[in-house]
Formats: sequence, C-alpha cells, structure tokens
Amino acid sequence: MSSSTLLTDLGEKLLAGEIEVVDCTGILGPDTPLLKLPPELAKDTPPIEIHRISEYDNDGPFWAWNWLKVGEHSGTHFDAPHHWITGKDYSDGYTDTLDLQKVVAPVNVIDKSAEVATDPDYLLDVEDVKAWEAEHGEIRAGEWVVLRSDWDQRAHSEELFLNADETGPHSPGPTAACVQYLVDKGIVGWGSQCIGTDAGQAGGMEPPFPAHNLLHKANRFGLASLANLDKLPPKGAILIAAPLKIQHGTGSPIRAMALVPKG
Ligand code: 23J
Ligand code: MN
Repeated sequence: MSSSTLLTDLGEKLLAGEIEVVDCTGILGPDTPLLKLPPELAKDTPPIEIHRISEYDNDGPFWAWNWLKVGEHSGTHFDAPHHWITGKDYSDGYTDTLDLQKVVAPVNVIDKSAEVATDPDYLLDVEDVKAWEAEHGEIRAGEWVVLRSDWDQRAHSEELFLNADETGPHSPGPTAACVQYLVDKGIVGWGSQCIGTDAGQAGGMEPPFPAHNLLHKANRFGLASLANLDKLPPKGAILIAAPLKIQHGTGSPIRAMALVPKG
C-alpha cells in the first residue's frame, strides 16, 4: 500500500470508529498528584492553580477563559533530555528544539499490573523485557516502551499515588540495566503510569534515578503519569505524546493519546 493510500485509509477508519483514540492522560488540576522531593535535598514543583479570567461576566461579557500556574513536570507529562544533567548538552534536548517526528511512534506495552498489585516496589529487569519480546515480538528502534502498572487507579488520591512511608515512596519502575537495555535497542522513550519515569525507591539505585540518568544521557524521552494503558494491546498501537513548545522547556504536560485498532 502506498503511503498516501495508507493515510486515506487511516482517515476513513478513524471516522468510522474502527481505530479508537485512547486517552492516555490524567486530569490536570489542583488535585493532580505532584512529586514530593526530600525538602533538605531539593525544591518541589508548586501546586497547580487554575484561575478564572472571565466567564461571560463583567470581566469578559461574551467569553470564558482561565490562566494556569503549572510546573512543566506536572500530571501526565513529558521529560525532555535537558531535564537531567546527563542530557544537558543536547541542543535538540528541549521541548522547543526536539524532533517532533520522534514522538509519534509504535508503542510496546509491558503489562506488569498483576506483579505491581502484590509488590508496589516491583522492578522491571532485562530478563522480563526479553521474555516479553519472546512472547510479543522484538522492541525496535524508534519505538516507545511503557510499563503498564495500572497505577492510574490511584490518581484520584495523591497519598495513594505517591504511596510513601518513612522509607520513602513506593512505586514500580525499571532497573538501571533494564533502562540501558532499552536505550541500546534504540527506543525513543520510556513511559510509566507513576509520578515519574523511575521507581519510587530509585534515588538509592546506581546511578540514582537510572531512567532519568540513562534515558536523557542518550537523548531519549520520558513519559510519566500515563493513564488507561489497560486499553492498549501489547503491540500494534501508535502513541502520540508531544510536549508544548515551551521555550527551552525541560518538559511539559501533554495530552497523550494512542491510536488503537478495534476488535
Ligand atoms: C526532579 C527530580 C527528580 C525526579 C523528577 C524531577 C521527576 O520524576 C520528573 O518529573 O521528571 S524523579
Ligand atoms: Mn518529569
């Protein structure tokens, strides 16, 4: 099939509802869970605010609009390479300079929701990815890889979402070796349903926060707080995850969406 026929066909299938657009995004608002870093170590991203400018009133008789106060790394969001010190020198590592071609790509969905249900500190390792590839097919260069943990079921409560105790936050993520394996495969980026791309306990790993450290060192992207990954097949969907074109931004809230064939 020629590329033009393919896109005409895609357009028709979208209009007919034969390809579903799955919303992989959580709500962005004052109740969206936000990362909490140890106060002695670092400053946190501020609470999200939505302020009314007008709503068909004395401040604007025929129109409604708001202004927002929101950190780049809030809610369902994109991590650009410049976010981490290991990615600081990439001129195309900012939200406004990255190659948009890269962010529309096939997505590999690794389902470890059952494992995470019994172990919130579950770590995805190289052997798990290799076993997944043996079952579903190889992960190819340029593709997204996301960990399905069904952690979005906790997104209504920051306490449940962060899942912290006196030993820190507890949420799943990849081992350092796993991230390096995926980077070596040439993936465009790695996504998680948790507050960040790394596991809750990743601050104590070597290197600390390996998903951030190793992905961005290799000019790859991160996606956090993804929703509805339970509605995606292991392979066969296309993920569209584009950041706002913030001037030299390090990340951005996104409307992540997946094109999924029905039936
Ligand atoms: C800053 C410092 C540590 C982390 C993060 C941000 C994120 O998870 C993020 O949103 O990129 S772990
Ligand atoms: Mn981030």
